[in-house]
Amino acid sequence: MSKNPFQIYSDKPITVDGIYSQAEVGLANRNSGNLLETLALDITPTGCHYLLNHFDVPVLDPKAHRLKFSGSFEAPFEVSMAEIMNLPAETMPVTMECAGNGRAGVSPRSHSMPWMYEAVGTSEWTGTKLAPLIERSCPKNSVVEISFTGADYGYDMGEPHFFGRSLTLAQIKELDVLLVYAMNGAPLLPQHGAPLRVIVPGWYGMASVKWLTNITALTEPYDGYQQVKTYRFKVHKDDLGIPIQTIRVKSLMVPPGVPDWSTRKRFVSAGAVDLVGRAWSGDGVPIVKVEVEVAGEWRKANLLEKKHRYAWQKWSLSWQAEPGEYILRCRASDMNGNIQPLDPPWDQAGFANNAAQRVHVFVE
Ligand SMILES: Nc1nc2c(c(=O)[nH]1)N[C@H]1C(S)=C(S)[C@@H](COP(=O)(O)O)O[C@H]1N2
Ligand SMILES: [Mo]
Repeated sequence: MSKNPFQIYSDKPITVDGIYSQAEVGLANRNSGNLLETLALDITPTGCHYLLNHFDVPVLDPKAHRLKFSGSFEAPFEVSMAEIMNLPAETMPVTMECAGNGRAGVSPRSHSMPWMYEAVGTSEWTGTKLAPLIERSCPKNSVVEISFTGADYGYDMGEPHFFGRSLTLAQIKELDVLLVYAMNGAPLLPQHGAPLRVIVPGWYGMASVKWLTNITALTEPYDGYQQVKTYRFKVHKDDLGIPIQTIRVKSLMVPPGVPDWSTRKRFVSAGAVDLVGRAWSGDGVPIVKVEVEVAGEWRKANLLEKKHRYAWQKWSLSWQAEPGEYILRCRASDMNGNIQPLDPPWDQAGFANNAAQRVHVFVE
């Protein structure tokens, strides 16, 4: 690898006039992304799991923490962390993806996290099933939704609120919702919701409320900011929009070879190259096919069977790389016949962009 193929690329000027957008840099520095090289692993190392925190991380004392079940329950109650940890425990590997993942190319852009591909990861979450606790508190007949409130409070578009989301009773039953206190065998870290969070498997991450303090039975649909004002597919920013729920079919590859620092283009030595990655879809629907495009030809990758309902599947492809310049792409298909598009399916805010990943590679 003596030559520098990246030199011919002028898309990174030596200097750029003007300062960085302070608001965007501030957001990006608070919310780290996964490193795509960890897509080689079944479980994302905890420190590499992406972060999406709207406000500040509340620093909560697990010994004093209480979860309150209130609102229209026949039998409202409160539990301590010790009581929750004494309930039947379950560990579930779940792939979580931010609904904003892939937003970075949307134009014009709305102010939010400029994710490219990295807001996704898989962790082993340990906790207890939510459904039995809801049964125990016995929602009144008039209940239509259950809301989940976090301890984090702040302002968005001038509206002060605690981060909160809701689910219907039917969704709680269907979705294997967990109340989680451990991640990859260790207590939840503060930034991932310690001491207690929700995990809604198969849905985009916004439903998995962190720093959970309150579970409330509601007789009217929940109107919290994060439920009705955002996380909706909209054509114009003032539309009511359609709620974003299940994850769209997607695949990513570990970028092969070595990178150029600024452009992230890749340099690969000619010969056998093992391309590997992961593929997943919403609601635990299995992936049935992954294809990789090399020089205009879509080749079928080896795909491992689903091991855990809500966790991604590994794929790989051996590529005999010949000298040249390539845009590699990968795309997955799920069992329901959904296939990744080649072009981003943009809505107004760039949500749920599952277009095939593109990796620019030079082979020498
Ligand atoms: N209380 C609270 N819960 C939250 C959020 C938040 O800002 N506050 N962000 C949500 C979003 S948008 C995502 S994608 C996931 C991210 O979880 P992670 O940071 O543990 O990866 O948490 C969700 N739960
Ligand atoms: Mo998110």
